[in-house]
Amino acid sequence: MNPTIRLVLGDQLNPLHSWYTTTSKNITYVFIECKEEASYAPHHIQKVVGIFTSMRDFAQRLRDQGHQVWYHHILDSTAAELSSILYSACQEIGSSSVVCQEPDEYRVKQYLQKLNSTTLHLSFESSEHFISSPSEFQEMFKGKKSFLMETFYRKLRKRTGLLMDGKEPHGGKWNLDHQNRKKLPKNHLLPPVYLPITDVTEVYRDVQQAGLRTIGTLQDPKQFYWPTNTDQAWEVFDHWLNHKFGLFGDFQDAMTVKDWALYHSRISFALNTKMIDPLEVCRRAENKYRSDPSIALNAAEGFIRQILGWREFMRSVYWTSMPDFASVNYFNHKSDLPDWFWTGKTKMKCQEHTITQSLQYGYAHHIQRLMVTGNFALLAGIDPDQVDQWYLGIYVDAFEWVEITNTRGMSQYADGGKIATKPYVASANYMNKMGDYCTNCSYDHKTKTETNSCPLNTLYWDFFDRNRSKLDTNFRLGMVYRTYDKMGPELKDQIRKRAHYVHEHLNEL
Ligand code: FAD
Ligand code: DLZ
Repeated sequence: MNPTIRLVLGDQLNPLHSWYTTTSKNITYVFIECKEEASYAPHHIQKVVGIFTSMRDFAQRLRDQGHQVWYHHILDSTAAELSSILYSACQEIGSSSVVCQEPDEYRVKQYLQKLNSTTLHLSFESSEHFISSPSEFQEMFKGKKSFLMETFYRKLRKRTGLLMDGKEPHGGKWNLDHQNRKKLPKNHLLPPVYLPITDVTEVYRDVQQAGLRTIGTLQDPKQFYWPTNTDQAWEVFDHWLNHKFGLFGDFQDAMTVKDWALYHSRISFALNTKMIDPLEVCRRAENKYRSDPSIALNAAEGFIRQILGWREFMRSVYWTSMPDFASVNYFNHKSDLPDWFWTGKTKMKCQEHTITQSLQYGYAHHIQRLMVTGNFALLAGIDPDQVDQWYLGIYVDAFEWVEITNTRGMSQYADGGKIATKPYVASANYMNKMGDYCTNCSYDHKTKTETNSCPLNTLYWDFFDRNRSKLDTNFRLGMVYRTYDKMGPELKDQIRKRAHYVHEHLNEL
C-alpha cells in the first residue's frame, strides 16, 4: 500500500484531531520549519520561536504515542520553500499522497492547491477546530452588503446552547457590552498572572543561525512565557479563570501604562495554533461562571462573545471575502507608516507604550490594537497594506485570517463598512477617559490646534472633514457632524492647518 503523508502546519497543533486516534506504520506526519513561512511577513521573534518550539513539542508527543514523524528543522537543509522540503519528504518516505488539514490562510491554500499534480496527489480534510463554517455564514448573510456580528453571534449561542436558558439568553439579554467600559481605578491592584516557563535557548539559536529576519525582542530564551503545548495552554487559561475572569468584563476596554495585559486572557496564540479548542474554552468559562457567584455575567458574556462571536465571525468574513479583501482601501489612504511604529520612539505616550510593549512581548490587548495604534493609523491616513504588514508581524497571535479582518475591516474601515458599522476613531478624550496615557504625555490632550495639541485631536476632526462625502450619511455619525458643523470657520481653518502640519511630519510626532 502506498504510504500516506499527513502534513501538519505550524498553526495546526490540535492534539484532539481525529487523525491521531490510531497509529499506523503507513502514515507519516510531516512537519516543516522553513524560511518561506517564517518570512512572508516580518514576524516577531517570539512568534517564530513560539511556533517552532510548539511544533517540535507536538511532533515529539506524536512520536511518544507511536506515530511516524518526519521533521524538517530550520537548519536541516538550505532549502527555503515549503514545497521543495515537502517533495524531499515524499521522496524519503516513498509517498506521492499528501493529506493536509484545511489551512487557515488563503495564501497557503492556493499554494498547496498548486502542488496538486500528476506526480503528487494532495487533498484536504477539516482542521476540526472551528465552531462554525463559512458556508453557514454565507447562508446567513445571503444577499447582504454588510455582516452584523450580533446576528451571527446570537445564532451560534442558540446552536451551541452557550449561556442559554432554554431558548432565552441567560440573564435575559444577549449582549452586555455597555457594562464593559470601566477605567482602571488609580490604586487598583491587578491579580497575579501565570506565565508558563519554557527554555527555548536551542530554538532561539537555530532561528538566529538560520538568519531569519525578525522583529521585536526575546529577552530571556530560558524563560519563554507563551504556552508551547496544550498542557501549558490550559494551565494559563485555568489560572486566568480563577484569578482574572471575574473582572474581564468591567476592565475589558481599560488601558494603562502599568501593565501589558490587564484582565485579558492571553490565550490567542494557543487558540490560533489550535493547541486548545475554542468550544471547550467557552464551556469552561460558562461552567466557571455558573459555579462561582463572584464571576459577573458581563464578564462571562463578554468573554464568550469574543470567541464564539468575533473570532468565528472574522474567520467566515475572511473566507467569504478573500482575495478581494486584501486590497480594499475605501478611503484611498496612501501615507507611509511612521518609522516609530518599528521602534516605539514617539512623544505620544499612548503610541509609545503600546508599540514598546508590542515589541517587547509580541502582545497588545484588543483596545490597544484598535483604539491606540489602529486609531492613529486610520486618522493619519496610512496605506492599509503597510498597516496590515505591521499587524501581521508584530503579534505572536497574528495569522492573516484573523489579522486582516480585524485590521483592514474593523480597525481601518478599508472595506467601507462590511464589518464595522462606523469607523473606530477617537480623539484624546477617549484615551483619557479609558486610560492613564495622557498623564505625563508631552502633548496636551485637551486642545486641538496648538503646536503641542495631541495629534489625535487634530487628526480626528480632519478625518471627518476630509471624508465627509463617504461618511456623513452614516446614521451613527450624525452627532459627530453636528458638533463639527457648530465650529466656526476660523476654528475649522486652524484645524486644517495643524492637521496639514501633522500629516507632513508623521515621523517626528
Ligand atoms: P482576550 O481579550 O482575552 O479575548 C479572548 C479571545 O477572544 C482571544 O484570545 C481571541 O481569540 C478572541 N478575540 C477577541 N477579540 C477578537 C477579535 N476582534 N477578533 C477575533 N478574535 C477575537 N486576534 C488574533 O488572534 N490575531 C490577530 O492577528 C489579531 N489582530 C488584530 C488586529 C487589530 C487591528 C485588532 C483591532 C484586533 C486584532 N485581533 C487579533 C483581535 C484581538 O485584539 C486579539 O484576539 C486579542 O487581543 C488577543 O488577546 P487575548 O488572548 O488576551 O484576548
Ligand atoms: C507563522 C509560521 C511560521 C513563522 N513558520 C512556520 C513554519 O516554518 N512552518 C509551518 O508549517 N508553519 C509556520 N507558520 C505558520 C504558517 O504560516 C501557517 O500554517 C499558515 O499561516 C496557515 O495558516
